[in-house]
Amino acid sequence: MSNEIDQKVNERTIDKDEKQTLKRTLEEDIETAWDRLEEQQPQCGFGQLGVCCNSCKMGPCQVDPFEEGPQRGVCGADANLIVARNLLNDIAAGAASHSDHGREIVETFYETAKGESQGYELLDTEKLKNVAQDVGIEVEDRSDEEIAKELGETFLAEYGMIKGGLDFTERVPEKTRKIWNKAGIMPRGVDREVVESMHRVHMGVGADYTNMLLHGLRTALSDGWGGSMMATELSDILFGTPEVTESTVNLGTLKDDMVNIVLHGHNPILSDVVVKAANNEALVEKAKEAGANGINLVGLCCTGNELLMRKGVPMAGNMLNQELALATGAVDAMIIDYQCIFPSLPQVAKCFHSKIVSTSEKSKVPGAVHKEFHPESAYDTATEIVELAIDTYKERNPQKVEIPCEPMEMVAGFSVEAIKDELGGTFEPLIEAITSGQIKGVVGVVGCSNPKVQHDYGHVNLAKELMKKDILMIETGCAAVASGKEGLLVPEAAEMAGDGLQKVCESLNIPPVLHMGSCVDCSRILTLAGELANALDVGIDQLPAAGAAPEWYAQKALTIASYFVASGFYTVVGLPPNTHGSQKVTDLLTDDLEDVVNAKFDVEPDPKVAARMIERHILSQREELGI
Ligand code: BF8
Repeated sequence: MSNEIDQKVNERTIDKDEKQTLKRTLEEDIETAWDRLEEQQPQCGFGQLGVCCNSCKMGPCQVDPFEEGPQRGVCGADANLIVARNLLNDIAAGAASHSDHGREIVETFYETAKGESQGYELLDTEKLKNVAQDVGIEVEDRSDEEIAKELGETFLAEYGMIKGGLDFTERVPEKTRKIWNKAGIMPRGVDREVVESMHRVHMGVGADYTNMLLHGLRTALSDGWGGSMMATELSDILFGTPEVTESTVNLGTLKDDMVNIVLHGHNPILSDVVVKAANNEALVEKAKEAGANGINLVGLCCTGNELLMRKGVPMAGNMLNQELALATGAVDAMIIDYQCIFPSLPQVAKCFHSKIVSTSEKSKVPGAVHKEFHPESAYDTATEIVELAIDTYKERNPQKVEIPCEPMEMVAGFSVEAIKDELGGTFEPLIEAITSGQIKGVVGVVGCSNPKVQHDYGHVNLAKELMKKDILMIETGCAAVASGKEGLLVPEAAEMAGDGLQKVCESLNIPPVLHMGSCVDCSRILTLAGELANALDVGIDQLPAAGAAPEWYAQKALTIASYFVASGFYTVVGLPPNTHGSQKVTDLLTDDLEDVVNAKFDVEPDPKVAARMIERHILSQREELGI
């Protein structure tokens, strides 16, 4: 039995620090995503190939991939259309999620500008002016509040815009914009693109798979250069633009002598105020009266990344660590907002004293305590939740607490502005390192954890392989956290890199993997790519650069991969987007798209092979550029 458990643990993760907790879940029957994946086997083959359609109620229909059974659904859709329709649906869901999160940031920003929110201020007024000027707002002789009010109104209008193109497309290199115009994918407001996607997937509308998928690219672009970019930029103005910061990561960030509050989800609006409340002397005193040594805040997923980037709050882990964090028995309250939150969390919490606290009207979870959050009463709600965590701590059973490891050191906070600062105020040294060949190229490694992949295996091995090849990584989301847990987010990790990258890292004292933030912060990768391409007077598609998502699972990650490709990045994903049921769609994604946006997807589960594919692409880009 114990051997069987050990084998399972080793198959499930490469993270040596979480193995003990994973083992505990198996020994004590605490159900996790890995167990549920096992129970789901074999997963539906039609679904995996993308040839199952449940859109309209003449169905559900399935197309037989072996051409023996039905080749069309009741409406007449063939495999190409069904696969494309499912894919467009996923891309639209991903764009909607990021961008609706972005909308809440814009709304809070706007309320703050009008003095109607509680616990927020315009923290980075220099960035406020820069962003305002970027979108053509007058800043001379105006107060910060006046500028912010107009910026808030402009961005709110941007969602359902009625003018030609998104304001931030001004940041897109001219050559890339030409490609979009020619392909008919210049993005408009994300509300419009998502609604149009939903229209196109309705029965009897989109019937041409290429036409459907080009709209998928447009929808993804409206998220990347629209909703997500607005989320990033306004979060920076409200909560501070990230600067390089030291922190720690893994389950060892939980403390057996403190009130542990885990902040999980994606939106920094509530969690930022929770940080303020947890620093309130009266509440710290209350925690001490309850017998703890203080209040320990840690993050999970992208809410965690937001707090890490701006405030150095330690990270308990990435997506697959959410149930494991609870399984340490040390979590008093896990505060959730939305996205990537397992609905099963209250079941795991029930095995201990822990409370799950839901805060979003959009994401209520049965079994959680619901404390609905609104910007105008943010601080009061945050205080209430911290008090609840302190009360819950009193019920903790110290005998049941098992924190498996010591925290790992890491460095984060690499916003575009912070990277520029590290380089001495100009991108010139980075461009010089790239053109001289010291750094061969830059890869955005992004995306999730997925129990179908041994936890962190894809991220860690891709990063290690690429750094050996003198390729610098810029990472976000769960990819960055995986690198952090493995010790790749410290300058010393450059010892594993090739000579050229190692020298650059040493001279700048930076890690070979730069943590750029949450998943909406993939927009930082776009902004950086735009800056580098403009400096070299090329399109983004000509850069010695690529994208990768080795362990992705979420529709959001698919949207990111799609706007990477549409922006011009060759992008390798570790799992297929359930499209293999159509050879034509597969060919379009992995080949024909090159004729449209000069970039394409590839699917490669083995990170070592993926690293070679990326290197090959980067070397050929360099050759084309003559560097
Ligand atoms: O937005 S990387 S598992 S946590 S979807 Fe989710 Fe994927 Fe993690 Fe952040 Ni992004």
